[in-house]
Amino acid sequence: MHQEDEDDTNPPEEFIGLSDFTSCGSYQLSFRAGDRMLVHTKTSADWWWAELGGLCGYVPSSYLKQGVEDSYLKQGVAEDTSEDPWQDEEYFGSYGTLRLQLEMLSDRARTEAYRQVILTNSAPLRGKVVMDLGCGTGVISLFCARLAQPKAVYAVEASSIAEYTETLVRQNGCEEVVTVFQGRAEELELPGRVDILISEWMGNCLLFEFMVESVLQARDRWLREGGMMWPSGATLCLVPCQALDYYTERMGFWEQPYGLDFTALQSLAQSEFFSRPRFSHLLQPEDCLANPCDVITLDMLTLHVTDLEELRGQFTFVVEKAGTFHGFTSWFRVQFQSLERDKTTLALDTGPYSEPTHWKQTLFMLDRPISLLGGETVSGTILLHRNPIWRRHMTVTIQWSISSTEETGNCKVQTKSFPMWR
Ligand code: GJV
Repeated sequence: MHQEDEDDTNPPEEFIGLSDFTSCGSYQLSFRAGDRMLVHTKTSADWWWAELGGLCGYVPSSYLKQGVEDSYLKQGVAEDTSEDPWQDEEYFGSYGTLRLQLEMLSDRARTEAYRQVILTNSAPLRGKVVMDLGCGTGVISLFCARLAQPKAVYAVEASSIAEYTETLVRQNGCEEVVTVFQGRAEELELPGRVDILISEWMGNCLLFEFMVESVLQARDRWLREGGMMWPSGATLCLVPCQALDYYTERMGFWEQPYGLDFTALQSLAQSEFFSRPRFSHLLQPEDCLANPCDVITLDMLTLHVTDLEELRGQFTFVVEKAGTFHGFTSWFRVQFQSLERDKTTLALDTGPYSEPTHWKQTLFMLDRPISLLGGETVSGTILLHRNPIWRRHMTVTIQWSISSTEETGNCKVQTKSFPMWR
Protein backbone atom coordinates (compact mmCIF):
# COMPACT_ATOMS: atom_id res chain seq x y z
CA MET A 1 0.00 0.00 0.00
CA HIS A 2 2.52 2.47 1.20
CA GLN A 3 4.89 1.31 -1.51
CA GLU A 4 2.28 1.93 -4.23
CA ASP A 5 1.55 5.43 -2.99
CA GLU A 6 5.15 6.41 -3.39
CA ASP A 7 5.28 5.03 -6.90
CA ASP A 8 2.24 7.09 -7.88
CA THR A 9 3.62 10.41 -6.65
CA ASN A 10 5.63 12.40 -9.15
CA PRO A 11 8.51 14.27 -7.59
CA PRO A 12 7.91 18.05 -7.48
CA GLU A 13 9.41 19.98 -10.37
CA GLU A 14 11.24 23.26 -10.19
CA PHE A 15 9.75 26.23 -12.07
CA ILE A 16 10.76 29.88 -12.36
CA GLY A 17 8.36 32.83 -12.43
CA LEU A 18 8.44 34.66 -15.76
CA SER A 19 6.71 37.74 -14.42
CA ASP A 20 5.13 38.96 -11.18
CA PHE A 21 1.86 37.40 -10.12
CA THR A 22 -0.35 38.75 -7.37
CA SER A 23 -2.80 36.32 -5.86
CA CYS A 24 -6.45 37.33 -5.90
CA GLY A 25 -7.71 34.67 -3.57
CA SER A 26 -6.61 32.78 -0.51
CA TYR A 27 -5.79 29.65 -2.52
CA GLN A 28 -3.43 31.45 -4.87
CA LEU A 29 0.24 32.09 -4.33
CA SER A 30 1.92 35.41 -5.14
CA PHE A 31 5.38 35.42 -6.66
CA ARG A 32 7.77 37.67 -8.51
CA ALA A 33 9.59 37.23 -11.75
CA GLY A 34 12.68 35.16 -11.06
CA ASP A 35 11.22 33.37 -8.02
CA ARG A 36 11.81 29.63 -8.04
CA MET A 37 9.00 27.44 -6.86
CA LEU A 38 8.26 23.75 -6.56
CA VAL A 39 5.25 22.53 -8.52
CA HIS A 40 3.70 19.58 -6.69
CA THR A 41 0.62 18.90 -8.81
CA LYS A 42 -0.37 20.05 -12.27
CA THR A 43 -4.00 20.25 -11.21
CA SER A 44 -5.29 21.57 -14.53
CA ALA A 45 -3.72 22.94 -17.68
CA ASP A 46 -3.92 26.49 -16.31
CA TRP A 47 -3.49 26.15 -12.55
CA TRP A 48 -0.81 24.27 -10.70
CA TRP A 49 -0.33 23.65 -7.00
CA ALA A 50 3.05 25.03 -6.00
CA GLU A 51 5.22 25.86 -3.02
CA LEU A 52 7.33 28.95 -2.46
CA GLY A 53 9.15 29.88 0.72
CA GLY A 54 7.13 27.37 2.76
CA LEU A 55 3.76 28.61 1.44
CA CYS A 56 1.56 26.62 -0.93
CA GLY A 57 -1.07 27.79 -3.40
CA TYR A 58 -2.26 27.76 -6.98
CA VAL A 59 -0.16 29.50 -9.60
CA PRO A 60 -1.00 30.21 -13.26
CA SER A 61 1.05 27.82 -15.40
CA SER A 62 1.47 30.40 -18.18
CA TYR A 63 3.55 32.58 -15.80
CA LEU A 64 6.13 29.85 -15.29
CA LYS A 65 9.00 28.33 -17.13
CA GLN A 66 10.75 25.07 -16.42
CA GLY A 67 13.58 25.44 -13.98
CA VAL A 68 17.08 24.31 -14.82
CA GLU A 69 18.34 20.99 -13.60
CA ASP A 70 19.24 20.32 -10.05
CA SER A 71 23.02 20.39 -10.14
CA TYR A 72 22.91 23.84 -11.66
CA LEU A 73 20.35 25.02 -9.15
CA LYS A 74 22.57 24.06 -6.27
CA GLN A 75 24.91 26.87 -7.22
CA GLY A 76 22.10 28.86 -5.72
CA VAL A 77 22.25 32.10 -7.65
CA ALA A 78 19.20 34.16 -8.33
CA GLU A 79 20.78 35.81 -11.36
CA ASP A 80 19.92 32.87 -13.53
CA THR A 81 16.56 34.37 -14.42
CA SER A 82 15.76 35.23 -17.96
CA GLU A 83 14.74 38.67 -16.74
CA ASP A 84 17.03 41.55 -17.56
CA PRO A 85 18.41 43.13 -14.39
CA TRP A 86 17.99 46.52 -16.06
CA GLN A 87 14.41 45.75 -17.13
CA ASP A 88 15.15 47.72 -20.27
CA GLU A 89 12.20 46.46 -22.21
CA GLU A 90 9.79 47.79 -19.62
CA TYR A 91 11.88 50.90 -18.99
CA PHE A 92 12.26 52.04 -22.59
CA GLY A 93 8.75 50.81 -23.33
CA SER A 94 7.33 53.28 -20.84
CA TYR A 95 9.46 56.15 -22.16
CA GLY A 96 8.11 55.36 -25.61
CA THR A 97 4.69 56.54 -24.44
CA LEU A 98 3.56 60.09 -24.81
CA ARG A 99 2.18 60.01 -21.28
CA LEU A 100 5.68 60.07 -19.76
CA GLN A 101 7.10 62.42 -22.38
CA LEU A 102 4.20 64.79 -21.73
CA GLU A 103 4.75 64.63 -18.00
CA MET A 104 8.38 65.70 -18.44
CA LEU A 105 7.74 68.30 -21.13
CA SER A 106 4.89 69.94 -19.28
CA ASP A 107 7.06 70.25 -16.19
CA ARG A 108 7.89 73.90 -16.73
CA ALA A 109 10.45 74.28 -13.96
CA ARG A 110 12.44 71.37 -15.35
CA THR A 111 12.22 72.22 -19.02
CA GLU A 112 12.74 75.95 -18.46
CA ALA A 113 15.85 75.26 -16.38
CA TYR A 114 17.48 73.47 -19.32
CA ARG A 115 16.30 76.19 -21.71
CA GLN A 116 17.84 78.86 -19.49
CA VAL A 117 21.13 77.00 -19.32
CA ILE A 118 21.34 76.98 -23.11
CA LEU A 119 20.17 80.55 -23.44
CA THR A 120 22.64 81.98 -20.95
CA ASN A 121 25.46 79.98 -22.51
CA SER A 122 24.50 80.67 -26.10
CA ALA A 123 27.67 82.61 -26.91
CA PRO A 124 30.19 80.00 -25.70
CA LEU A 125 28.04 77.21 -27.22
CA ARG A 126 28.85 78.54 -30.67
CA GLY A 127 30.70 75.97 -32.76
CA LYS A 128 30.55 73.33 -30.01
CA VAL A 129 29.54 69.69 -30.35
CA VAL A 130 26.82 68.65 -27.92
CA MET A 131 25.41 65.27 -26.92
CA ASP A 132 21.86 65.16 -25.54
CA LEU A 133 21.58 61.79 -23.82
CA GLY A 134 18.01 60.55 -23.46
CA CYS A 135 16.64 63.30 -25.67
CA GLY A 136 13.07 61.96 -25.75
CA THR A 137 11.14 64.25 -28.08
CA GLY A 138 14.33 66.25 -28.62
CA VAL A 139 13.35 69.39 -26.77
CA ILE A 140 16.80 70.12 -25.32
CA SER A 141 18.49 69.48 -28.66
CA LEU A 142 16.05 71.85 -30.34
CA PHE A 143 16.73 74.51 -27.70
CA CYS A 144 20.44 74.15 -28.50
CA ALA A 145 19.92 74.46 -32.22
CA ARG A 146 17.47 77.35 -31.94
CA LEU A 147 19.00 79.40 -29.14
CA ALA A 148 22.69 78.89 -29.83
CA GLN A 149 24.83 77.99 -32.83
CA PRO A 150 26.43 74.68 -32.00
CA LYS A 151 28.37 72.86 -34.70
CA ALA A 152 26.41 69.66 -34.09
CA VAL A 153 23.97 68.16 -31.64
CA TYR A 154 23.80 64.38 -31.24
CA ALA A 155 20.37 63.52 -29.85
CA VAL A 156 20.45 60.01 -28.39
CA GLU A 157 17.30 58.14 -27.42
CA ALA A 158 16.67 54.44 -26.94
CA SER A 159 12.89 54.40 -26.76
CA SER A 160 10.58 54.29 -29.75
CA ILE A 161 9.73 57.98 -29.31
CA ALA A 162 12.96 58.59 -31.25
CA GLU A 163 11.10 57.61 -34.42
CA TYR A 164 9.15 60.85 -34.06
CA THR A 165 12.06 62.94 -32.82
CA GLU A 166 13.61 63.00 -36.27
CA THR A 167 10.39 64.38 -37.75
CA LEU A 168 10.18 66.99 -35.02
CA VAL A 169 13.75 68.05 -35.75
CA ARG A 170 12.93 68.45 -39.44
CA GLN A 171 9.65 70.25 -38.84
CA ASN A 172 11.47 72.73 -36.67
CA GLY A 173 14.13 73.26 -39.30
CA CYS A 174 17.01 71.93 -37.22
CA GLU A 175 18.07 68.91 -39.30
CA GLU A 176 21.33 70.56 -40.36
CA VAL A 177 22.50 70.66 -36.77
CA VAL A 178 20.66 67.94 -34.87
CA THR A 179 21.21 64.26 -35.64
CA VAL A 180 19.01 61.70 -33.91
CA PHE A 181 20.57 58.40 -32.86
CA GLN A 182 17.99 55.82 -31.94
CA GLY A 183 19.49 53.30 -29.57
CA ARG A 184 21.07 52.86 -26.17
CA ALA A 185 23.84 55.32 -25.43
CA GLU A 186 26.00 52.37 -24.45
CA GLU A 187 25.91 51.06 -28.01
CA LEU A 188 26.38 54.41 -29.67
CA GLU A 189 28.91 55.07 -32.40
CA LEU A 190 29.60 58.74 -33.00
CA PRO A 191 31.74 60.58 -35.54
CA GLY A 192 33.87 61.92 -32.70
CA ARG A 193 34.02 63.27 -29.16
CA VAL A 194 31.74 65.98 -27.83
CA ASP A 195 32.40 69.23 -25.95
CA ILE A 196 29.26 69.12 -23.83
CA LEU A 197 27.20 66.23 -22.52
CA ILE A 198 23.75 67.38 -21.52
CA SER A 199 21.18 65.05 -20.02
CA GLU A 200 18.16 65.02 -17.79
CA TRP A 201 18.86 61.77 -15.98
CA MET A 202 17.63 62.45 -12.45
CA GLY A 203 15.12 60.09 -10.88
CA ASN A 204 13.23 60.03 -7.65
CA CYS A 205 15.53 60.51 -4.71
CA LEU A 206 18.05 61.56 -7.39
CA LEU A 207 19.33 58.13 -8.34
CA PHE A 208 16.34 55.84 -8.82
CA GLU A 209 16.35 54.32 -12.36
CA PHE A 210 20.16 54.73 -12.37
CA MET A 211 20.11 56.35 -15.76
CA VAL A 212 23.12 58.21 -14.37
CA GLU A 213 25.21 55.12 -15.10
CA SER A 214 24.53 55.52 -18.83
CA VAL A 215 25.51 59.17 -18.56
CA LEU A 216 28.81 58.38 -16.82
CA GLN A 217 29.66 55.71 -19.37
CA ALA A 218 28.90 58.10 -22.22
CA ARG A 219 31.07 60.72 -20.52
CA ASP A 220 34.02 58.35 -20.28
CA ARG A 221 33.68 57.33 -23.86
CA TRP A 222 32.60 60.48 -25.69
CA LEU A 223 33.36 63.61 -23.71
CA ARG A 224 36.56 65.30 -24.74
CA GLU A 225 39.22 66.20 -22.18
CA GLY A 226 38.09 69.39 -20.46
CA GLY A 227 34.51 69.04 -21.70
CA MET A 228 31.44 70.10 -19.75
CA MET A 229 28.77 68.00 -18.11
CA TRP A 230 25.28 69.48 -17.70
CA PRO A 231 24.22 69.11 -14.98
CA SER A 232 27.73 69.54 -13.59
CA GLY A 233 26.74 68.66 -10.05
CA ALA A 234 23.88 67.11 -8.12
CA THR A 235 22.85 67.28 -4.48
CA LEU A 236 20.49 65.14 -2.45
CA CYS A 237 18.64 67.05 0.27
CA LEU A 238 16.83 65.81 3.35
CA VAL A 239 14.60 67.24 6.05
CA PRO A 240 12.69 65.79 9.02
CA CYS A 241 9.03 66.59 8.55
CA GLN A 242 5.43 66.31 9.57
CA ALA A 243 3.09 64.37 7.28
CA LEU A 244 -0.11 64.45 9.28
CA ASP A 245 -2.53 64.20 6.37
CA TYR A 246 -0.81 61.20 4.89
CA TYR A 247 -0.44 59.58 8.30
CA THR A 248 -4.12 60.13 9.11
CA GLU A 249 -5.25 58.84 5.74
CA ARG A 250 -3.26 55.59 5.93
CA MET A 251 -2.88 54.91 9.67
CA GLY A 252 -5.29 57.06 11.65
CA PHE A 253 -8.15 55.75 9.51
CA TRP A 254 -8.18 52.40 11.31
CA GLU A 255 -8.82 53.94 14.69
CA GLN A 256 -12.54 54.47 14.29
CA PRO A 257 -13.97 53.85 10.84
CA TYR A 258 -17.77 54.02 11.12
CA GLY A 259 -17.45 53.86 14.89
CA LEU A 260 -15.60 50.51 14.77
CA ASP A 261 -12.21 49.61 16.18
CA PHE A 262 -10.00 48.46 13.27
CA THR A 263 -6.71 49.11 15.01
CA ALA A 264 -5.80 45.45 14.56
CA LEU A 265 -5.01 46.38 10.95
CA GLN A 266 -2.48 49.05 11.86
CA SER A 267 0.58 46.85 11.78
CA LEU A 268 -0.47 45.67 8.33
CA ALA A 269 -1.00 49.29 7.33
CA GLN A 270 2.48 50.12 8.53
CA SER A 271 4.10 47.43 6.44
CA GLU A 272 1.94 48.05 3.42
CA PHE A 273 2.09 51.84 3.35
CA PHE A 274 5.20 52.87 5.22
CA SER A 275 7.86 50.32 4.35
CA ARG A 276 8.58 51.83 0.95
CA PRO A 277 9.05 55.52 0.26
CA ARG A 278 6.18 57.59 -1.02
CA PHE A 279 7.03 59.14 -4.39
CA SER A 280 5.05 62.16 -5.43
CA HIS A 281 4.79 63.67 -2.00
CA LEU A 282 4.33 67.42 -1.99
CA LEU A 283 5.90 68.69 1.19
CA GLN A 284 4.47 71.94 2.49
CA PRO A 285 7.21 74.28 3.72
CA GLU A 286 5.41 74.61 7.06
CA ASP A 287 5.76 70.84 7.54
CA CYS A 288 9.56 71.05 7.54
CA LEU A 289 10.68 70.70 11.15
CA ALA A 290 14.18 72.04 10.50
CA ASN A 291 16.31 73.62 7.82
CA PRO A 292 16.99 71.08 5.07
CA CYS A 293 20.44 69.57 4.86
CA ASP A 294 22.53 68.68 1.75
CA VAL A 295 23.39 65.06 2.46
CA ILE A 296 25.07 63.80 -0.71
CA THR A 297 26.87 65.84 -3.36
CA LEU A 298 27.98 64.44 -6.70
CA ASP A 299 30.49 65.97 -9.07
CA MET A 300 29.47 64.78 -12.50
CA LEU A 301 32.97 65.14 -13.93
CA THR A 302 34.67 62.91 -11.38
CA LEU A 303 31.94 60.54 -10.20
CA HIS A 304 32.61 56.87 -11.06
CA VAL A 305 30.06 54.22 -11.91
CA THR A 306 31.38 52.15 -8.99
CA ASP A 307 30.69 55.02 -6.56
CA LEU A 308 26.99 54.47 -7.26
CA GLU A 309 26.93 51.15 -5.41
CA GLU A 310 26.96 52.87 -2.03
CA LEU A 311 26.52 56.55 -1.36
CA ARG A 312 26.52 57.89 2.18
CA GLY A 313 25.61 61.16 3.74
CA GLN A 314 25.31 62.72 7.18
CA PHE A 315 22.91 65.16 8.73
CA THR A 316 22.31 67.18 11.86
CA PHE A 317 19.03 69.01 12.08
CA VAL A 318 18.13 71.47 14.79
CA VAL A 319 14.38 71.42 15.30
CA GLU A 320 13.03 74.87 14.55
CA LYS A 321 9.63 74.53 16.12
CA ALA A 322 7.79 71.85 18.09
CA GLY A 323 5.89 69.36 15.96
CA THR A 324 5.25 65.74 15.12
CA PHE A 325 8.08 63.97 13.39
CA HIS A 326 6.40 61.61 10.91
CA GLY A 327 9.32 61.01 8.61
CA PHE A 328 12.03 62.38 6.38
CA THR A 329 11.49 63.96 2.99
CA SER A 330 14.16 64.03 0.31
CA TRP A 331 14.58 65.77 -3.03
CA PHE A 332 17.45 66.96 -5.18
CA ARG A 333 19.02 69.99 -6.76
CA VAL A 334 21.25 70.00 -9.82
CA GLN A 335 23.74 72.67 -10.85
CA PHE A 336 24.79 73.80 -14.30
CA GLN A 337 28.18 75.41 -14.28
CA SER A 338 28.62 78.14 -16.88
CA LEU A 339 30.90 77.57 -19.87
CA GLU A 340 32.41 80.98 -19.13
CA ARG A 341 34.60 81.67 -16.13
CA ASP A 342 33.06 83.48 -13.19
CA LYS A 343 29.57 83.45 -14.65
CA THR A 344 26.80 82.32 -12.31
CA THR A 345 25.90 78.68 -11.96
CA LEU A 346 22.25 77.93 -12.71
CA ALA A 347 20.30 75.41 -10.67
CA LEU A 348 17.17 73.30 -10.81
CA ASP A 349 15.80 72.73 -7.32
CA THR A 350 13.02 70.20 -6.79
CA GLY A 351 12.51 71.03 -3.11
CA PRO A 352 9.51 72.30 -1.17
CA TYR A 353 10.66 75.91 -1.37
CA SER A 354 10.77 75.91 -5.17
CA GLU A 355 8.20 75.63 -7.93
CA PRO A 356 6.88 72.04 -7.87
CA THR A 357 8.23 69.68 -10.52
CA HIS A 358 6.95 66.32 -11.75
CA TRP A 359 9.38 64.65 -9.35
CA LYS A 360 7.72 66.30 -6.37
CA GLN A 361 9.47 64.95 -3.24
CA THR A 362 10.05 61.53 -1.71
CA LEU A 363 8.66 60.78 1.74
CA PHE A 364 10.15 58.19 4.10
CA MET A 365 7.69 57.48 6.92
CA LEU A 366 8.84 56.39 10.37
CA ASP A 367 7.08 53.43 11.94
CA ARG A 368 5.74 55.66 14.71
CA PRO A 369 5.43 59.43 14.92
CA ILE A 370 7.59 61.16 17.51
CA SER A 371 6.94 64.50 19.20
CA LEU A 372 9.79 66.92 18.84
CA LEU A 373 10.49 70.09 20.76
CA GLY A 374 12.16 73.18 19.41
CA GLY A 375 15.92 73.03 19.96
CA GLU A 376 16.18 69.24 19.88
CA THR A 377 18.52 67.79 17.29
CA VAL A 378 17.97 64.93 14.88
CA SER A 379 21.26 63.60 13.61
CA GLY A 380 22.36 60.56 11.70
CA THR A 381 23.27 59.10 8.35
CA ILE A 382 21.65 58.14 5.08
CA LEU A 383 22.86 55.33 2.86
CA LEU A 384 21.77 54.72 -0.71
CA HIS A 385 22.57 51.11 -1.48
CA ARG A 386 22.14 50.06 -5.08
CA ASN A 387 20.45 46.71 -5.60
CA PRO A 388 23.16 44.27 -6.73
CA ILE A 389 20.72 42.41 -8.96
CA TRP A 390 18.02 44.85 -10.05
CA ARG A 391 20.25 47.64 -11.29
CA ARG A 392 17.65 50.39 -11.48
CA HIS A 393 16.64 49.89 -7.85
CA MET A 394 18.15 50.76 -4.48
CA THR A 395 17.49 50.67 -0.76
CA VAL A 396 17.63 53.83 1.29
CA THR A 397 18.65 53.32 4.91
CA ILE A 398 18.25 56.16 7.35
CA GLN A 399 19.78 55.97 10.80
CA TRP A 400 19.01 58.71 13.27
CA SER A 401 18.94 59.68 16.92
CA ILE A 402 17.27 62.51 18.71
CA SER A 403 18.90 64.44 21.47
CA SER A 404 17.26 67.10 23.51
CA THR A 405 18.97 69.95 25.26
CA GLU A 406 17.83 68.60 28.65
CA GLU A 407 18.90 65.02 27.86
CA THR A 408 15.51 63.50 28.62
CA GLY A 409 16.80 60.24 27.32
CA ASN A 410 15.26 60.03 23.83
CA CYS A 411 18.60 59.44 22.21
CA LYS A 412 18.41 55.83 21.15
CA VAL A 413 19.68 55.21 17.61
CA GLN A 414 16.93 54.14 15.22
CA THR A 415 17.25 52.64 11.75
CA LYS A 416 14.84 52.07 8.95
CA SER A 417 15.51 50.70 5.46
CA PHE A 418 13.26 51.52 2.53
CA PRO A 419 13.49 49.38 -0.60
CA MET A 420 12.94 51.41 -3.76
CA TRP A 421 11.35 49.23 -5.03
CA ARG A 422 13.35 46.04 -4.89
N1 GJV B 1 20.33 55.41 -23.90
C1 GJV B 1 19.44 56.15 -24.59
N2 GJV B 1 18.37 56.74 -24.05
C2 GJV B 1 18.17 56.58 -22.73
C3 GJV B 1 19.05 55.82 -21.93
C4 GJV B 1 20.17 55.22 -22.56
N3 GJV B 1 21.04 54.47 -21.89
N4 GJV B 1 18.59 55.81 -20.66
C5 GJV B 1 17.48 56.56 -20.66
N5 GJV B 1 17.19 57.02 -21.89
N6 GJV B 1 15.23 61.80 -15.74
N7 GJV B 1 14.83 59.73 -14.87
C6 GJV B 1 16.07 57.86 -22.30
C7 GJV B 1 14.69 57.31 -21.95
O1 GJV B 1 14.18 56.49 -22.95
C8 GJV B 1 13.88 58.58 -21.77
O2 GJV B 1 13.32 59.05 -22.95
C9 GJV B 1 14.89 59.54 -21.22
O3 GJV B 1 16.17 59.07 -21.54
C10 GJV B 1 14.77 59.60 -19.70
C11 GJV B 1 14.72 60.99 -19.25
C12 GJV B 1 13.97 61.19 -17.97
N8 GJV B 1 14.26 60.21 -16.97
C13 GJV B 1 14.80 60.60 -15.84
